[in-house]
Amino acid sequence: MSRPPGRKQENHKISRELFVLTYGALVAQLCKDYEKDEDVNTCLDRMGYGIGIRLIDDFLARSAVKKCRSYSETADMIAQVAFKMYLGVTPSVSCSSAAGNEFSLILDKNPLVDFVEELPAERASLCYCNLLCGVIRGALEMVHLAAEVTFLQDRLKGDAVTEIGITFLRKAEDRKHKRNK
Ligand code: MYR
Repeated sequence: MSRPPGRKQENHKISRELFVLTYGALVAQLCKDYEKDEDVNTCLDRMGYGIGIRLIDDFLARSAVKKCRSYSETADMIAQVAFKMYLGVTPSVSCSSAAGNEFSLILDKNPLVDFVEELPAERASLCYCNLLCGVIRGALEMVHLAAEVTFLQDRLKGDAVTEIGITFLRKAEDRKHKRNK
């Protein structure tokens, strides 16, 4: 029996909505568990790291991408391939350091906050999407790239855009020969 056209897309939308709502429930629970926003942020980052170190295998297998030759290529790949694949959005990328190791991913649209209006006043330091930072950090570590990943701006906090900063911590040459694909 053939499926009506559009059914697959509809199912996809439902599972994305379910994921976003589940993420909201996770953050809400952590806010109940931890008084300090910083502790919630750390917990989300750690959970994301655990996801990232596993997600990388799925990402490399499904995307079949080649090893990147520069930090700039890696940042573009995260934005154009990984974000598109897992979140359905493509952040714009800009390099923000003369040394070429600091990048910003600017998200015009952040599906993780689709059902969030604003942060409660008492949760002003919460990085609601901090899980993403951990995911990126964990995934990068698995391809031998140490990085610091943090939210630099957040629309939920009244900033004009949402911006994730990625700082690669080692020289690009350090990882040569580690992954040859
Ligand atoms: C390489 O040079 O070996 C390939 C580098 C691939 C890095 C991909 C990192 C994926 C990050 C996943 C983020 C998902 C966010 C929703």
